[in-house]
Amino acid sequence: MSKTVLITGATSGIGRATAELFAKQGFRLILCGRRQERLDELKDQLGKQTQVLTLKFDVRDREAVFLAIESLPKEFSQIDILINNAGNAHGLDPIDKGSPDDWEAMLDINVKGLLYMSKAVLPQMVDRKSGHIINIGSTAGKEVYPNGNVYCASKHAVDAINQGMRIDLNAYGIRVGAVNPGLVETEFSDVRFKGDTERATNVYKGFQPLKPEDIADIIHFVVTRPYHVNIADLVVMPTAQASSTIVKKDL
Ligand code: NDP
Ligand code: 8X3
Repeated sequence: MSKTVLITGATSGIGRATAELFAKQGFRLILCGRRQERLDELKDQLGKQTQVLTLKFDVRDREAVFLAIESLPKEFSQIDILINNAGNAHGLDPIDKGSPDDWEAMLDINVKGLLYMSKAVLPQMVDRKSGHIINIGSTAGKEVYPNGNVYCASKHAVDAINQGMRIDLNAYGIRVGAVNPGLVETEFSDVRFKGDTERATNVYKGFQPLKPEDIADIIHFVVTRPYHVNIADLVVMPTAQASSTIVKKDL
């Protein structure tokens, strides 16, 4: 029987590439996001390859998260793999100039949203004593860079939650691990810079950034290891990147 995978943030970037790869591999997919038209498009496209269910909700809305999971029809109700991917950076400002609305968005989505999703899905994994949770962190969860302050804090929180989950769920045989990418060219910078396309494009100029498909490949590798192998914490950067601030660019 094919496994059921729930991916948050499946409408774009890393989540979307992961959904596309997993559909090819025959996983049953629950795809989440807020943009209905993109969810419909994904269902049309990937529904030709595998069973797909889409769920539209904002991960910040605790009640909506729980309702969405409770609403799952029988054939999708057993979630084998949860990919906590939904998230973004909002703004890139020094701490004294940052917007509290941006701070709230990042903490509410990247941290609290991930917690709500996990809390909603975990009871069934605990009951079955099986399951796999993959938390998408970031190099921003391993180091802090100028003006990254609250985004970095949110991803450091993901790092801590990933470790905490692994410890607390150890008794149930549930695998927990994080994939922490460096610079991946997605809609991430468009969101961070609020639609300033030129500024967003510049982030990836002069070097070969990671593609969302590179991260999808890694997530696929992580979930297809034999049960006794848990990739607990993985960091991946473009070859041109040595740290958040050191990127070899040919401009
Ligand atoms: P994208 O902007 O391309 O995708 C973000 C996804 O998250 C979208 O599908 C979006 O869907 C979803 N999302 C955002 N906010 C919410 C919300 N409030 N409720 C539900 N879904 C939401 O960015 P990436 O693919 O790059 O980002 C995916 C993850 O990877 C994030 O956690 C990000 O922090 C992390 N990451 C990204 C890196 C990069 O360089 N790109 C590097 C390291 C980590 P919708 O708008 O439809 O809701
Ligand atoms: C995304 C990578 O360096 O923009 O998490 O924070 S970075």
